[in-house]
Amino acid sequence: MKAFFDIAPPVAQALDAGNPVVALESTVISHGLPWPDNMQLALETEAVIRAEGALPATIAVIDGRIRVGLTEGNIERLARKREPVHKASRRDLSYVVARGLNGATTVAATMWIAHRAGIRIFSTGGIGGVHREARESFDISADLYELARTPVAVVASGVKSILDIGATLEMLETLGVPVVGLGTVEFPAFYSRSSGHRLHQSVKDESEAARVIDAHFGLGIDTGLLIAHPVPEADQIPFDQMEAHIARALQMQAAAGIRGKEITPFLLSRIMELTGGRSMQANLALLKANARAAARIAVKLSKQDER
Ligand code: PSU
Ligand code: MN
Repeated sequence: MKAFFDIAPPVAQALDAGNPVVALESTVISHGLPWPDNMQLALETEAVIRAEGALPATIAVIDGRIRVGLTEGNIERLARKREPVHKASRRDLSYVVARGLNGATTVAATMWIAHRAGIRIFSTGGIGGVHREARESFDISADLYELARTPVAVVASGVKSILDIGATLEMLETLGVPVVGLGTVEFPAFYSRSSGHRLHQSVKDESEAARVIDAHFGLGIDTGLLIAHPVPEADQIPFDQMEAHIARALQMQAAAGIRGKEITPFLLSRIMELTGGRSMQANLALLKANARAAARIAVKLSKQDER
């Protein structure tokens, strides 16, 4: 299996030495954000992680090779979108690798790769989940099933706001995935700090989060964990305002007949227009805040390992 993997030498060394490493996904770069903001965000996120004393490992498939730790040149290829970049979830990896294609990995695929590389912490913006019309469309993200079977802790500001939050939380409960609020007792709604959904588990800071994660892995529970970390106060958009924009974007999606994995990129662009760019500002802020929190957790975890 390792024959398909290229682990960047600094990442491999850090993992061997038990030093903190944080995985990052790449779908947000290629499909979630426009050029050149995506490039800047990817580099800034890596810098945030380094500043906390951890090493970033952005994950993608480049020319059919699974890469853990990208070069700036790799990131630029994903960000510029001059050549085809597949949105690669777990089910797409074999095809993208076999054909020598480029794949930007979703939360599911990034978790799977991170785990095989020996990385336990992964930072992102929002995970996929249960879509609002899932009763008709059956559109439920593979991210939820990955959390059910891959032991990696994912720091995210909830699920994408365009989803059914309540149904997603029910599904995570069914799948046995812990959802732990970091500095919150409410499940965050991506652009907004609150969603109206109360959590059963919450911790006040990164060191408490690290203890829960350590217990989870120490017990040998083989699911992932979702560490729910709200968007910074100054960058949030109130829930009711967002709901109106989302409803409008969903109407436009239905009218345009957009389906399947094209839905998320389409809705995110419409929401960007409808909020006059504020959604993007919130998105960038939460991505960096989550990277910082994940790095701090990774540092605490590696200190716990030393004991
Ligand atoms: N949240 C965002 N932007 C994104 C994604 C999530 O705000 O681009 C991506 C993540 O990579 C996530 C994926 O894993 O969308 C889920 O896609 P789907 O619902 O098709 O499984
Ligand atoms: Mn989907």
